[in-house]
Amino acid sequence: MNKHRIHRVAKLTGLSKDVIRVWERRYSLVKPLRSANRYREYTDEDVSLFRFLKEELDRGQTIGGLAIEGRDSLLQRMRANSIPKLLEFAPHSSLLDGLISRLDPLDKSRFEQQLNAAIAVIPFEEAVQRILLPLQRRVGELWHEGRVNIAIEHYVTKIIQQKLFSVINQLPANEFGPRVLIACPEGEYHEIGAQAVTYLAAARGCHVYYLGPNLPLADLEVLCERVHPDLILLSLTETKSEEAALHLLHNLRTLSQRWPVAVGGKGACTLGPLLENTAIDLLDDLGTLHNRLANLLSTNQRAFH
Ligand code: B12
Repeated sequence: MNKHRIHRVAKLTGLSKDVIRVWERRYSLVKPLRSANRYREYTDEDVSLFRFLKEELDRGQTIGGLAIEGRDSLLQRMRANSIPKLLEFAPHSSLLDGLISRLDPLDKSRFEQQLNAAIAVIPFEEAVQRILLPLQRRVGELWHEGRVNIAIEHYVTKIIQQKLFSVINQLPANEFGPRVLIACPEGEYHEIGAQAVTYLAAARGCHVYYLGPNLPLADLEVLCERVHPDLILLSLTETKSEEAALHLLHNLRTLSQRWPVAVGGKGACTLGPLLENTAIDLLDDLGTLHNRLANLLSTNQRAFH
């Protein structure tokens, strides 16, 4: 974490040193630490907050109004405004061909070396989209076609899951972020979509509860009473029969009467027309997920208390 003296903060933000001092005295939105020789020292976050305050003033807000809103809420809004856009990345086909060729016969060391080396050199979000999700699709398809055995599929699936969760576990826990429950409803066992969504939501500052595959919605409802989620995200990969789709819809409607519910994944897209005139949101791609999360982060009430 960098420390900045007041003259540098003035340069970085375009605010005068006097304004910075007056805001500190009157509004306490930014309280710098003091160095051994009593110079004010500001963090990177303080600098970002000053910039955000300046933008808000340019949009017509008053400093008094912003001070009443309070530092925590302002920081939350600032982070939501700056959450990175979700970019769409194409699969890394040549790498995937190489990895698949290590599976039959299995060459564990080379497979893992090649995978680890490729993931290490690009941002993790890109690695998820270009490598991990396409790898899951490729290996799953090979199993469905009877070309790899289920033990190999399980081995690769577990590696993909470990990579996702080891990064999720390293993210700073945002206890005051919006609470998002993520699961696959009963009968849905394909869980990588839900896990990828877990990573994306956690990386953007949500407080995520990942509940895994095959979760009966009645049990999810019980947990909701305890957690009071700001959003429930359900992943559906399989296309349902008409009867199963209607049954699921009935349960989703019940859930959405009390809690905000959104569904995504290929199976959810096929429910499309059934979701019209319901309170259930369809997030049909990662771009709509991004917008939903940005919205949620910007209106997060938990930060105010
Ligand atoms: C991998 C896979 C498996 C793996 C699952 C590993 C696991 N633990 O998750 C294995 C090999 C175990 C498997 C098993 C089965 N599978 Co399978 N499987 C697949 C495969 C190849 C990929 C699915 C997947 O994981 N995709 C990875 C995700 C990340 O990609 P995606 O689905 O495109 O998701 C994207 C978006 O939709 C979004 N997204 C996903 N969820 C959400 C949620 C939200 C909120 C948002 C915003 C976005 C979002 O994220 C992704 C971003 O790119 C598909 C075929 C295919 N190519 O799609 C078949 C497929 C889904 N499987 C199928 C079936 C039938 C099965 C089995 C029932 C087979 C059987 N007879 O046993 C079993 C059931 C599962 C079980 N009991 O374990 C069928 C489903 C048919 C249908 N009715 O729709 C498919 C379509 C294959 C086929 N062509 O027939 N499968």
